[in-house]
Amino acid sequence: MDSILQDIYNSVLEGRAKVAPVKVQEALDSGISAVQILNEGMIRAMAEVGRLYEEGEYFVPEMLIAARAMKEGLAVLRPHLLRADVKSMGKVAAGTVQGDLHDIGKNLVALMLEGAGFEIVDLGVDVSAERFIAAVQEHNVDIIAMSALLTTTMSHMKDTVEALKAAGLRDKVKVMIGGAPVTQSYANEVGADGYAPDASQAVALAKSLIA
Ligand code: B1M
Repeated sequence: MDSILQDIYNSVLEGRAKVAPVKVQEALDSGISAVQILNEGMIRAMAEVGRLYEEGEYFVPEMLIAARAMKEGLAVLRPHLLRADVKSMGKVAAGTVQGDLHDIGKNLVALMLEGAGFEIVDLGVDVSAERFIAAVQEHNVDIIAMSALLTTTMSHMKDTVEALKAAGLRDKVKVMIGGAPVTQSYANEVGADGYAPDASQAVALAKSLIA
């Protein structure tokens, strides 16, 4: 692998929040694409952080500082993942479900959707079914995009779909879901309109849901 990508990978893995953005900028300056930096440097590093946590070599503080380094690096990548002059494709309310504080994946999905021309209402993390519903009512969104990273919180996706039905809003909005423990069969089970395994496929899914 390119040594700059390896440096980016190491800076995220080791949680070096000052180094990560500098290395990302160096990589961009040397002509490496933003998507390659994201996938081969940063996302790969976060997967390794998760593996080390599972092995008992990393603990919550290490996950946290890795996440900070990832966010600093992403801030540099952000303008390169967005395209100007794209006409609005529709409005998406994005949030991480209730009880869940993981927001890097949700932010990436929101960023890529924004880059593809969707307007984003970012509801943040720990978003209850009621808050998703309020967003549909207040912002007239076309799609609800729910992210969950914990097996203990993904059931709130079903709660939200049920709450939409109870509020008579299910037909007014499309529901897409994703996150590490989520699968297509889980999406079928909870009655979502679609599932995407990563941010770029989330864009393709959102486009198809709008079409
Ligand atoms: Co947490 N954590 N964490 N954590 N954490 C995981 C998820 C875990 C898998 C680690 C592990 O054990 N290997 C594990 C979950 C186990 C499980 O439920 N099966 C875990 C745990 C246990 C926990 C705590 C419970 C730990 C504790 O306190 N004992 C705790 C829970 C806190 C809470 O939420 N209530 C916790 C806390 C944290 C931190 C706060 C320290 C930090 C999050 C910081 C932050 O997000 N601001 C953290 C981190 C960093 C991780 C790992 C290491 C990395 C997550 C990440 O950012 N990945 C993670 C291990 C792992 O995932 N391998 C882990 C990078 C990101 C780009 O990928 O989010 O998967 P991801 O998003 C992808 C796709 O999933 C998809 O597209 C994205 C881009 O490709 N996607 C969507 C995501 N949302 C989508 C929505 C869509 C479509 C696609 O449509 C709407």
